[in-house]
Amino acid sequence: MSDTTSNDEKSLHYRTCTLCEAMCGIEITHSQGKIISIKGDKQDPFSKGHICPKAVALQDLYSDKDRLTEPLMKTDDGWKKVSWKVALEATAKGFKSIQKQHGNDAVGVYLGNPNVHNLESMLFGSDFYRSLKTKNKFSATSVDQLPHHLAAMTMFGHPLLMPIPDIDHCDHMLIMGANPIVSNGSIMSVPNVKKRLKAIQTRGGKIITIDPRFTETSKIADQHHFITPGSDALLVMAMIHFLFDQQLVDLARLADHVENIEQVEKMIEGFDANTVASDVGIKADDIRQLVADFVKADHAVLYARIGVSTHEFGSVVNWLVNLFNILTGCFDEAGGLMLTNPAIDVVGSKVAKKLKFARFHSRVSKYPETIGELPVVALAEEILTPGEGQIKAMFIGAGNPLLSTPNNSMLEKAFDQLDFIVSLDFFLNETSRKADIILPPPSALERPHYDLIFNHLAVRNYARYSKPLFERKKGQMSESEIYMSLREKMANKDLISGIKAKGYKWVLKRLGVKGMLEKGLKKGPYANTLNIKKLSELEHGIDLGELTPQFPKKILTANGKINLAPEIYLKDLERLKDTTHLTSKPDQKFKFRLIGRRAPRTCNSWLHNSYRMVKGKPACIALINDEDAKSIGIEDGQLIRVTSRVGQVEIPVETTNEIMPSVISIPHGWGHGKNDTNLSIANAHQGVSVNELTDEKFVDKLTGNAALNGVPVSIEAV
Ligand SMILES: Nc1nc2c(c(=O)[nH]1)N[C@H]1C(S)=C(S)[C@@H](COP(=O)(O)OP(=O)(O)OC[C@H]3O[C@@H](n4cnc5c(=O)[nH]c(N)nc54)[C@H](O)[C@@H]3O)O[C@H]1N2
Ligand SMILES: Nc1nc2c(c(=O)[nH]1)N[C@H]1C(S)=C(S)[C@@H](COP(=O)(O)OP(=O)(O)OC[C@H]3O[C@@H](n4cnc5c(=O)[nH]c(N)nc54)[C@H](O)[C@@H]3O)O[C@H]1N2
Ligand code: SF4
Ligand SMILES: [Mo]
Repeated sequence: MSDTTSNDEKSLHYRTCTLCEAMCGIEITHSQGKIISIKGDKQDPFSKGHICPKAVALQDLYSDKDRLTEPLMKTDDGWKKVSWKVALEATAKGFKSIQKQHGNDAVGVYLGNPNVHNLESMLFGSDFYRSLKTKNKFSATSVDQLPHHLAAMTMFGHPLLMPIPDIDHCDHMLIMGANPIVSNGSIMSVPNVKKRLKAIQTRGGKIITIDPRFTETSKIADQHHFITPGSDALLVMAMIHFLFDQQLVDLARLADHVENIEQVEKMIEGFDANTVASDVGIKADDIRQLVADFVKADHAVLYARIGVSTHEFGSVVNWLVNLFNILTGCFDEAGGLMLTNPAIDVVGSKVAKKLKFARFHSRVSKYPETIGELPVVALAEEILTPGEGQIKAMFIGAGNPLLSTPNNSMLEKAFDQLDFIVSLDFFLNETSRKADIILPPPSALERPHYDLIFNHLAVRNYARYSKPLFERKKGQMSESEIYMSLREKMANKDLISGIKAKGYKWVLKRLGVKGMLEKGLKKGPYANTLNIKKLSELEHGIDLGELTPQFPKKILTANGKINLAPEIYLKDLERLKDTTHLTSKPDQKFKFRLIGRRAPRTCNSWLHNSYRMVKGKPACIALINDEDAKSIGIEDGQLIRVTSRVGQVEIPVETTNEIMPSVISIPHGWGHGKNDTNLSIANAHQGVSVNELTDEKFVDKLTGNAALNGVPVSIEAV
């Protein structure tokens, strides 16, 4: 691989960290195939030397003895190493024979989060998945940001037109259901978020958090409000109500580019601050003050993330959040919610007429499709329910759904019933150990990188290409080769649209990763100054400037207008009006509401085999309010039993006044060892999986996106 930096002496390698959305530049000192240190890349114009404690995990992942480098096949005598040829042929043969017998939909797919951080699977994975011709495609999207895509698609015309807070220019940031100080930002790629948040305050601005927990971000904020889990839609409705009531609506420059404002004015009836206050748990005066302060600021932005996209009204909230920013003139303006202009624009400029919501539905519970996939809460029932279209086999690419999606036990039962499972993963984890074949891709340091998606979501326009640091082990296939080879074996037709099959190796050689990037750059907005050769030479990346207004150019709806009130949301408001089932009115059995939490050294389910990421105080701890603890008779540090409709876990508790009464917070991604994986360190730090408690029936009814927050549970001392 000529692209690789020399392995011989102590040398420096610069690349992007791929462990979260922040895209920090890192400097790796290495010698003879070993990493000596990982530091922030001070010359990176975007991250300027910032890294978080996780960056060093890249070293641990690379040198992890448990990391698989050769394909495994399950036999009666346990796992057996096999050649790539044997593994890939068996994979294709397995899927083909199941599809021949039971139809195309009998093969299901789950794509996990790391796919988005992996250039090769972004470029070459989709052709393989398409070749399976199955409706049963699932991904982490529906336990994460699906409501954001739906709002982008229905309001602006494309699911990837998700607006980003212009954090560097705002002087008022209202944050709902996000904890960027720990998560390092999401749908907001923002290296060194702490510094950027503090800069808001230095400019004389304010940060306000709205969260059932007084989070690490709340601690640096100027103001914090507890909110009843799951009630954010009511809050934003009341905020919009106040805008109309006080004639504060100001569409500014966008006035001629929006439609259906009359519907908005009509729909807010009955959702005033006085009416919603008790359900939301925020005083009516405080709700009104939130709006008054917002409109008073020169550059304000309302930013909401996973704490609200993964709840019962996740879709409605994401729409309302966009709407609130638009109605206050804080959309597509400096310091507001903005669209990016990345070097490789995967959205393009074509009106996305074909993109419709709910083109088909899931077989059992009739969940709608969104952008070609079904919500993952439907996966278990689609495997367990007999009939035509029942899933008999699964392909898992970079995911651990047995830990990361609702009702783990039900999904495990379902997986145990499958005829054939293939996992593309370099660890034998809770999900991949169920597989018949494991195809291990190279580690992050053995492949090239460019952030196709996160550059769309970044707070500055920026581009960086990373070369592979290490050569792959002899014989190890790249993720491009794995996908292309599988694609070829599944159906020997076009490999990539427009290129006739001459074998996948020919295609990769001719075009390959760099060729694909070059094509993208040529079509992009900086084509005059940037090509792949230049980008590869800029080893610290290149700053392409601050976010700039993109409307009306980027509205891709059929009539060129922003739809302020898409029909699907208006219909869903009936559900919102019916507050009897709202989480603020818990039933007698399940008096608590479960919410999620992230810790600085975790990355969903898969960094726990790095000792540095798990050492010290255990992270898999429940948090409950001091008063609740007192009234149930629970002491700090004690083991508690948490029960939901679908499951039960026992977990140590920390009592605190930093969480709202009647709320319990448990982090996700833990629960290793339960299935006896080979993850030696993770098994010793197993914790429990919160998704034993989350409920596959507790969803955002509009999309089927999982409601991971606000889950009704009960608590007792063990
Ligand atoms: N209760 C609750 N559940 C949650 C969440 C929550 O907040 N609360 N968060 C949800 C969210 S936002 C997400 S994104 C999901 C994440 O959940 P998943 O989509 O299941 O992803 P991970 O847990 O990150 O598992 C990633 C797997 O990919 C493998 N992997 C890592 N890099 C690569 C690679 O480059 N190639 C391949 N082939 N494999 C790789 C790892 O070894 C690991 O096994 O979890 C969701 N689950
Ligand atoms: N360290 C670390 N960083 C990560 C990850 C990780 O696992 N570990 N995962 C990455 C991934 S895949 C993602 S998607 C991002 C997510 O990034 P964030 O969206 O910042 O995720 P969280 O830190 O879970 O913050 C969600 C917040 O929502 C709050 N919340 C829960 N329910 C409600 C509610 O009903 N209303 C309101 N207003 N708030 C609520 C929770 O208390 C929590 O503070 O993080 C990424 N970064
Ligand atoms: S913030 Fe994210 S991108 Fe930056 S070093 Fe940490 S894990 Fe890597
Ligand atoms: Mo995520």
